[in-house]
Amino acid sequence: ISLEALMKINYGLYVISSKSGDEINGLIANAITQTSAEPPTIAVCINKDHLTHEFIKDSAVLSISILAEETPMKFIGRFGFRKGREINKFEGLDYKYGVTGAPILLEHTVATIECEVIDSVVVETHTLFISKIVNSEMINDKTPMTYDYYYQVLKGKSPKSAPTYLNSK
Ligand code: FMN
Repeated sequence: ISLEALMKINYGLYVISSKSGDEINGLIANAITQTSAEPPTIAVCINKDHLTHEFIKDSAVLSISILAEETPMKFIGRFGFRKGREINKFEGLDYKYGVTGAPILLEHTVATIECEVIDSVVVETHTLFISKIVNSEMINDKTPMTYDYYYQVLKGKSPKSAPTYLNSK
């Protein structure tokens, strides 16, 4: 298998958030895709070990913040490398609660989507949460971040738990 070939698949970069009772958490994900238009659905691929996975299973709701290209690496590090079991990632940040009750992160965000999970498929290490879109909003007209920009321009990396993890050289 050529991992280089797989890296030619285009993605964006997102914060996926969810809740469990009064607790909230979120993580960076690239592995999301719209799966139907009417009704609008979206599939989100989350590692089974992540706290966010536990929260999505508990509440069956999630939100998506589509990150802007100008998102700082420090911010991506907080949501994409730190664990919600160790820190409160939302502390001091700009967010709101949406119609599902899930938090929606507003910083560095060009648009938001809120979902209710309607189905899930376990794929080896990850769960694909297939979700109905219940609300979405434009925040601004900034350029959305792409995975390619994150890799090529920001020289970013992915942790082992990302579905598109590459053994870093
Ligand atoms: N984790 C996933 O489960 N799915 C993804 O699609 C995914 N993509 C990532 C892409 C990038 C660029 C980065 C930096 C991380 C990605 N991750 C992905 C990993 C999680 O964001 C990371 O493990 C996070 O710390 C998990 O947080 P939690 O344990 O608080 O839920």
